[in-house]
Amino acid sequence: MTAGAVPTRIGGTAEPAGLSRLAVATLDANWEHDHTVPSRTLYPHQWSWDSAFIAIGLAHVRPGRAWRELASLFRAQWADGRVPHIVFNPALRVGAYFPGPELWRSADVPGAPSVATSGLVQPPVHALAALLAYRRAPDQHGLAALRQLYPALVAQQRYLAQRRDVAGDGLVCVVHPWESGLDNSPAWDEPMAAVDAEAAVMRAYRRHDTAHADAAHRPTDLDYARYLAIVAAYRDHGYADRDLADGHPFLVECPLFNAAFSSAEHALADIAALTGFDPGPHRVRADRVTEALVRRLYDPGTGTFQPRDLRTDRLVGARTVLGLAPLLLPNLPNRQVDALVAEATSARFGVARRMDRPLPSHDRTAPDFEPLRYWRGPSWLNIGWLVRRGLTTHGHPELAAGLRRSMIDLVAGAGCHEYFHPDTGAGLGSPAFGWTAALLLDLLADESTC
Ligand code: 9WN
Repeated sequence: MTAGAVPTRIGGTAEPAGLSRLAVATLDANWEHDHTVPSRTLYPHQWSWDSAFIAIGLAHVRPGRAWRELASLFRAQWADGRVPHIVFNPALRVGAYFPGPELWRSADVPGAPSVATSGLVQPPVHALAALLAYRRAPDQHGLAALRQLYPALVAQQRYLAQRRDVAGDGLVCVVHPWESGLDNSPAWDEPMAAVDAEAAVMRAYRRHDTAHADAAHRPTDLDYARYLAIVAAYRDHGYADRDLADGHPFLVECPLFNAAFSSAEHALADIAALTGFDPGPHRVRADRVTEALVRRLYDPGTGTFQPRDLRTDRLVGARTVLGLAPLLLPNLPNRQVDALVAEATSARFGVARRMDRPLPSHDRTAPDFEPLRYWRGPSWLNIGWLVRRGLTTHGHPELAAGLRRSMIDLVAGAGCHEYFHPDTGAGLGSPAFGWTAALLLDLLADESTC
């Protein structure tokens, strides 16, 4: 089956073998010498958290590639430990993606790798991915790969803990919405409104994304003008993290990013135990981050987690799917677990044993819910996968099963799209998207896998 094709439906549900063939064909088509591109058209380079999700799926069918995927990403790790959010493929023409290497200028920074990269990071889901890749294919090669990755994963965490704890509260601060992975989420509207930029500056550039996807489904020109202004501020500061609090235009503590950060310590503890290192310090750090997450980002008034804008020291008002991410943490206190299950099953997000609509990326009852625009409403498989994992972790197998079914149905109905209409399930964005294919394989493999 070719990537992009939709498998034949049998009795209302596509046959699992057909879906699995579609997912493998998509991953094979997106494989590029040592990594998988998220999309051949929209995102033709390597992206950080995409590679982590993709490795989890590859482990089921191409375990050797799963390890190569992670190894190639970590070869681009900077000397300070940051894992860049984009690793550029030097073989591609200038303009294959905007903003390309000419905007980031990583070569000018001491400690950057020889390959061109961005200077931002993305949610650190890689330790979890490495652990799960090993569990999905537990052989000697995997164990050796895990042992080799361990120090790099530790350095990634150290960078975040030491350089990005801008408020000194034990949480990581993201310095750009791209770092959250949910670029134009309504969660960023308040902090972004303070970033000084004019949509008109985009006349000087050629956006690559709107040549491949409907502009009405993508961030706006004003969003992009602000994205570029924040990149320029960070780059002109040498991508140094000192003194960020003194003037960097975007400083936010994100619940999903910090849930991933704590979850990485849990995963590192398990990896350490498997590979002969000491798991103890990782468990201590996981407890510390989860405690800080609850103290700083949980809002007892709304019963969910919300980002904190460090420039105002206030929680942002929007209730987005980011708030559900801490469910991922096995050490989340019961009070917050119960509150998040209530939030997930409310009319805002609609998680149920039998879901009539997929999990949206934003509160579907909010006035600024936009069913077509990227992270402002559409349904994404990586977020559903994380929430499902959290529901399984906290003893809600029936809700987890309902969410799993709805995700499989999305791909059965529309193919391996990047995101999906949150009411109709229609496919949106790239039609052959890496993490959709990979996480589908993981969901198909085992109904109870955690
Ligand atoms: C900017 C690659 C990436 C994902 C992000 C998603 C999108 C890039 C873009 O694509 O972001 O990094 O050009 O819009 O928001 O989560 O990693 O798939």
